[in-house]
Amino acid sequence: MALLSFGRRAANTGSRLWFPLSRSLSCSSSVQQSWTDSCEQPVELPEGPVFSRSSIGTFFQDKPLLKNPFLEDALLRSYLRRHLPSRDVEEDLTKFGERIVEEIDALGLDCEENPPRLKHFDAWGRRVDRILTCPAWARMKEISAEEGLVAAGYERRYGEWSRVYQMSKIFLYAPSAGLYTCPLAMTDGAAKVIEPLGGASSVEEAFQRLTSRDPKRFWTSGQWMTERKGGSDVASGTETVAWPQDNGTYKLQGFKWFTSATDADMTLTLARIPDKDGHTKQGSGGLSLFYAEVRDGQGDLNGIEVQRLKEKLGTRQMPTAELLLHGLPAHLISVEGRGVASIANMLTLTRIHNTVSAVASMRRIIQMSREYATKRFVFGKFLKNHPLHVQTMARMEVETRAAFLLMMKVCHLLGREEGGVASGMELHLLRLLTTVAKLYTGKQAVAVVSEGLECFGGQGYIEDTGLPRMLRDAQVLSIWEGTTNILALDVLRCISKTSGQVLDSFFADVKMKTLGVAAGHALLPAVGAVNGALSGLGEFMRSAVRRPPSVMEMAARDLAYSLARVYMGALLINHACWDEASPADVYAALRWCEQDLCPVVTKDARGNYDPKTEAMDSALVYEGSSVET
Ligand code: UCC
Repeated sequence: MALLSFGRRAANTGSRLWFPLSRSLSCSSSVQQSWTDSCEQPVELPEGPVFSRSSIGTFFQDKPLLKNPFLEDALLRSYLRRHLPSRDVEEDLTKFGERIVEEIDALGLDCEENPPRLKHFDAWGRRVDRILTCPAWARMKEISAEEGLVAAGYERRYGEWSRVYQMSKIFLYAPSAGLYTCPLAMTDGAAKVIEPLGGASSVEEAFQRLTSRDPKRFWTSGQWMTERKGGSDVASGTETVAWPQDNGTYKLQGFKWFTSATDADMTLTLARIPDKDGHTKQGSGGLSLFYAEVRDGQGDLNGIEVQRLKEKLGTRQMPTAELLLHGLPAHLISVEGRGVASIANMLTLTRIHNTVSAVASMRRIIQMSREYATKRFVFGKFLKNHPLHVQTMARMEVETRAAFLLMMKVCHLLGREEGGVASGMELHLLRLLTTVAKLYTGKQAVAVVSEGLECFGGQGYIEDTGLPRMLRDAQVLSIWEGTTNILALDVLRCISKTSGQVLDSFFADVKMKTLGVAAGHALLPAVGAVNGALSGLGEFMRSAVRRPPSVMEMAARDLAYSLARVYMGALLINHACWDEASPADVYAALRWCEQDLCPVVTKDARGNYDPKTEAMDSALVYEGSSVET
């Protein structure tokens, strides 16, 4: 038996000796030799690595590496090869992917580690309300301008595919961006609202700045909609009043309860214009849309007090504030009383961005999980060789592919609308699918990212791996910009507003997408599933007209999910029919279409929307509660 000093394994001996920990801690390293002499006799340890305060064993798990997210994304690349085969685009995205690995990802981490702070007072007691953000956040703004992350959508260099190009960049950027995608979403939305107002308007300069590639000129915008009475029920919840001024502008008085990326340069917001007696009209018809610059020429807030910054589950990288408006100068940019309809374009854009961020988070967690699976050796083999583990990742991949194709479809429709080439049917699809995509991918992102964390075992729960942040940030995607139920009701709204035309377009497009599958093709089971779901959906909608109105409200979420799953199925089939599709494309379509594509029909058959169900649901939820229902 050989003696070890300080519990280290004796060189070249292979001997394995150790001392009781309490004793080893009580001995000073400056007396190494005497320690071994004076301490108790070491105990003998079994073969294997040796541990002490100076040696923690020899095994360290290699961490998963972020590789160029563009080069690693087979579906994004094949989608672009099919629809936007441009060498410039490919080169730009490859270069941007490199920049994400080399520079942006670390900045994103910096933003997480250095969240914004609010400085209410200066050293002399003056109220300053300064929102202090870290240098990495400022750098994200410069990068966003340099890369044209908003500008690309308005330069329209690739015609109807310009939005696909722009959103491909946002898609790569989002998981590394430290939530800078949030101000970009609102900036894009504001530009979309302002663009049609034209060059003569008071906001032309703002449009130029929002869409600039020059970091010195580039502005971001906020979107201040939420007040204390309601983030969803904007029509009843908005109390802010816009007082007319002699020069034709307004001053806003009110309280905005939830303003994201509050360090923005400008904002769009809703307020009520009082009549000559000082009374305001309530409801949606009393709301108008305003443009306001957040700071004055000296950089001080313009009639705004920052009440406090929000403490959030995620999105901590970004300042979210409660704002008291006490005389914020503003310009009316909608017809009076048409505020909600006018801000709808902004909602369309932010909801599309939300979808892009959701799909991006799924893609990123899969990229990291599959990379890790090549490095993590357990139970005698790498994770990538454990069929059950790979099956789990394959299921995540199917979700992500379906979500990706829906996201790209909406981006393309937006590009066609902006290029003036969209048909009536496509405009209907854009209206319907924007909502459907946002609500469905928001939920998918939480599920897929959560599953993804599990792929790392306990490490997925460890903060400084950077992984838990992804789940926290995914959770917001189903909440802001319209919760799942609010958006499900929006699906009903657009069906009813268009007298069902959005659904006619949906049915026609799904049928068209599945037409090209020849007899005997491997995809036929998927086509059968989509067609079966489509006819069930048609039946349900026809029967719904004859049933009480409450049926549709109860069915709204399941209906929206059905629309999403059927459409995603059709898109997967369509992509898998392409000449250059891979076997994995076919497999993904088949797997997707195995699930219940039309839950609204299944649930209806089980009586989920029967009139008595509402009372039963309530009795179930409140059983044992002291609250009277
Ligand atoms: O602001 C927030 C956080 C900001 C952070 C953003 C970051 C995004 C980042 C993503 C990536 C990282 S959160 C605040 C979010 N709040 C909402 O999203 C509001 C949710 N509530 C709704 O969506 C409601 O459905 C409302 C507010 C739109 C409902 O309002 P009304 O007034 O009750 O609705 P009406 O009366 O039905 O609609 C008024 C008009 C109608 O047009 P007309 O009068 O011509 O028939 C509607 O058709 O607005 C039209 N409209 C729409 N048009 C309503 N919704 C839409 C729509 N989605 N698209 C087109």
